[in-house]
Amino acid sequence: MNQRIYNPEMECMDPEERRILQGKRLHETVVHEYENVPFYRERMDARGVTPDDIQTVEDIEKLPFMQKTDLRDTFPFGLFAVPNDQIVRIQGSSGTTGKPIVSGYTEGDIEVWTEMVSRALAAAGADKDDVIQVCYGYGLFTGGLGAHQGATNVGAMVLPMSSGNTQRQLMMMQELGTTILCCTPSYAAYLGESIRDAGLVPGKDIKLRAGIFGAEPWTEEMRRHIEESLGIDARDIYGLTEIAGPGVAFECECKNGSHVNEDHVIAEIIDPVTGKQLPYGTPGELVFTTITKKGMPMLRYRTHDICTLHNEKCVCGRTTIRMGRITGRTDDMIVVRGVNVFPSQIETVLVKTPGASPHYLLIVDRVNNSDTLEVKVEMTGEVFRATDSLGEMQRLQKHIQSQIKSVVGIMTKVTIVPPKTLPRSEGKAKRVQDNRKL
Ligand code: DLL
Repeated sequence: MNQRIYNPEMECMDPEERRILQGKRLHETVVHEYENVPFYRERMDARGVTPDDIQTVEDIEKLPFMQKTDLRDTFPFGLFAVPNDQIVRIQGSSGTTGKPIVSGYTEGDIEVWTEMVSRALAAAGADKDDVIQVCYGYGLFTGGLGAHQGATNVGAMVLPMSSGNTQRQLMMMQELGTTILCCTPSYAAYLGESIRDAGLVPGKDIKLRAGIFGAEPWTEEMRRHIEESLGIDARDIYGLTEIAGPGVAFECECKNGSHVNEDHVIAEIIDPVTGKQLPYGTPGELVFTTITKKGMPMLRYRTHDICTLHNEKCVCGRTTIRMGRITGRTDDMIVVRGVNVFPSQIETVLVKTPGASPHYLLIVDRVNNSDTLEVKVEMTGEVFRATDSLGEMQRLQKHIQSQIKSVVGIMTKVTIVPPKTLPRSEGKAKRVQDNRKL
């Protein structure tokens, strides 16, 4: 395996030198945005800030934030900073409600994005000898084409499978000897389950050795589960449509956070309520500024993702800051009886519980003006077959309930369901069903 640093000059740059480079690129981006995007110029004017006020990374705090609603309000072209004839690609968010979120890329923007993904793949050792199976969806979603571009760029043989049709995915994986898998972690877990059900043996029938998983939150326990079931090295990759797509940050072999591609973006952590910057090591909302993007630059874009940034040196040799796992979102967080609950907290409990599988569904409801949270959890096949008495089932439910209570702080109703009865996702898993909003 040829794990390597794709661009040592940028990835291992002296941090002070990088800060100067970031300041210069930030200034250029602000000038470009001010001159070409009336929406943003008005924002800056209203704040009394001019491009000349932004010369260093420290000046970034003078800039206003951008939000998802700004993209919706200016849909589709309002935030483009170049004429439409210079835009060569449109990608979009995986779709929530209302208008979609679209981003426009110039040829240069695609090159930058491709390099960011290449860095992630190279860190996992991908090269021309690999067969990379991309099962992220192809289309407006950035996962498929993003991973595809990076995989092509490192010279691998690319299998553009897109999402879905698990039997065909497995057949191709076997026949073509796939070595690296790119998909969501929940789909990786499902593939692991399907491989076992098909009686295939990882390492013998399946040649997978690494996986680059992202697009949704996952945990260390989930990583272990996937690594064991597929017999691979599982790496995290982070990104969002508004900034580039996958590759904004990625894990190296140390698996101690994802290295942010700081020569292309500036990351900040802010207090989601006050909007003030928080120091390294403190969890808060992640905010990104693009400093090389030309088509649709984003300045201080609030991601709503909650995580922590770390600037301690990484032994891999990269000098870029690392972001910890996304522990939740300021917006998809569920508040149950006044308590903030993150699906990842519940997942951590489930994957640690013998007999429980990582397939679960949280159902939030309101009964007699009081919130209820039901956790539907699948048992593994072995335990389900062995658990024939009602008493045994109740004991497991009680156990999970008390573990969740100790982590999350609230009582939940835990319902054990038979294996493979909860809906499977081929893209992002839908973990929460909030009936209160209906
Ligand atoms: O999910 C881009 C992507 C594709 C990343 C493939 C990685 C792999 P969006 O559809 O715009 O873009 O969704 C972005 O997904 O703000 C996070 O909340 C979540 N997300 C993305 N990667 C991770 C990750 C793509 N590694 C939103 N861990 C982001 C946790 C992630 N959450």
